[in-house]
Amino acid sequence: MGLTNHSVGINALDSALTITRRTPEDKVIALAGNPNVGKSTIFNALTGMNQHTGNWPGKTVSNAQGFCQSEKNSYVLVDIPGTYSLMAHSAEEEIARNFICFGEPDAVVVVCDATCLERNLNLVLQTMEISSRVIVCVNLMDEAGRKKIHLNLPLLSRRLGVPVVGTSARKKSTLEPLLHALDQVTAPTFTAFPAKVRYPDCIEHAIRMIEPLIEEKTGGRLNSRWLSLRLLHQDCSLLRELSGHLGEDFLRDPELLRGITLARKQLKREISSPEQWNDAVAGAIVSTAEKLCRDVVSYENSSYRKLDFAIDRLFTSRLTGFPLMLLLLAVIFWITIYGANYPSALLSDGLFFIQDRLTGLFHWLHAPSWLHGLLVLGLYRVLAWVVSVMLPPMAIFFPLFTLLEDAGYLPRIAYNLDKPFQCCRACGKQALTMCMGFLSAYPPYGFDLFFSLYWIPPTCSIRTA
Ligand SMILES: Nc1nc2c(ncn2[C@@H]2O[C@H](COP(=O)(O)OP(=O)(O)OP(=O)(O)O)[C@@H](O)[C@H]2O)c(=O)[nH]1
Ligand SMILES: [Mg+2]
Repeated sequence: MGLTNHSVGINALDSALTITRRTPEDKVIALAGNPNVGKSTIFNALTGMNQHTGNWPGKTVSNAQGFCQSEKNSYVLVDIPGTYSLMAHSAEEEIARNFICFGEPDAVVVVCDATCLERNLNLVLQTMEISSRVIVCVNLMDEAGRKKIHLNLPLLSRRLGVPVVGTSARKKSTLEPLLHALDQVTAPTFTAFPAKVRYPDCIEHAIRMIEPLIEEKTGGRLNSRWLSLRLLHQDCSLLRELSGHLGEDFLRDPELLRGITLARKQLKREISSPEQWNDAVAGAIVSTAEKLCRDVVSYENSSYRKLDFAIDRLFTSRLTGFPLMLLLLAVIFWITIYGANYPSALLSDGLFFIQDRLTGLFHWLHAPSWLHGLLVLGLYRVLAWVVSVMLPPMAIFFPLFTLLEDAGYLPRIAYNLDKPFQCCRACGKQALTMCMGFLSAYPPYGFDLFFSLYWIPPTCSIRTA
């Protein structure tokens, strides 16, 4: 499913935050994490539902709910869209951020990719700034094992100050420890002391100036340190959500406004532009993640990372990334367009041979010509055309794209195309639908109707028009 007005429009947030509990005792758990780390796979395995999964980022674009049961509790799991940070930049990221920040879940499970843990810890650290009821679920442990990456999860748990479990979501049995951890974290007696990010001194000083005031004004409804940090930086979309959550009057409170203005004035002496602010905040989070990860991750095969980086550079650098991508896509289109001619011809020969026999049968039965026209020349003939023209290219194109997906090349295409797509207010993740659009514009296959009706998400067609 793509982005639609319903999933990201003005009404999206309300529906995204409406949680349906089966019993009042049900605990609400948010499944957060970077894109493509296996959140929906975990969600499906635990709830028995069928959320869309696949090997490219950005499949889940709005919240989905499902129920699961542990030894002690029943849970409402909420599968939220993947996000790299809580400083949202896109509509899906806003949905994820809003649920973590304002959805008041009983606990947040941050799903991480075991093969690139350090990058995933950025979101873990940001989530721990909001809630202390956090579980870090290091997924794709089987992939890490295959790549000979060793992870010391007990050490990571001690350093983060929250429970950490390792899972391979495709094997349901590995999810048992996650349910135990959920029982532990949602227990009323649970206490945790999550690791904190230490920001540059000027930011820490500004936070200290307004934190007590914010604590008093919010009555502890939101984490005051996190909220102070966000209020010091004028994040318009978050401010909008805040006034919806805490009430319009909160942001208009004169005492609060005075405090924030004073703190911002002090801060401006050292951090004068939004870019400097972003660098300072993101830099502190990244270096904390780096320190936390030290000794936790070790590589048996030290050349593995070098090879991985070399492949990434080859497929995503400006010099080689675009020519390789264009070449590969051209080969795929060539195979699809020309390769489909042969099975198409075979199919149409076979199906029209049957049409001739059916016509013979209708003549032999002395059937009225209108009946022959309706059933054979109308119904059967249209069906035969559609099948012989559409089936072969689809049967070639989709398996080829599945191969690219499994090899992990689709996210690289998305990365390469992100900047150019942003020029027309789209994003690189729409590469797959763009390729389908290209095929749809190829007249002999008459894909237009089929894809425009069933495959191209409405927002893509609007944005690229
Ligand atoms: N080998 C392996 N593959 C996994 C595991 N968990 C998930 N996958 C695969 O990883 C891919 C991404 O999984 P999803 O569940 O769609 O990821 P997601 O985090 O929901 O992705 P977005 O919704 O795009 O953010 C799929 O191809 C899954 O089959 C795992 O533990 N091991
Ligand atoms: Mg998903």
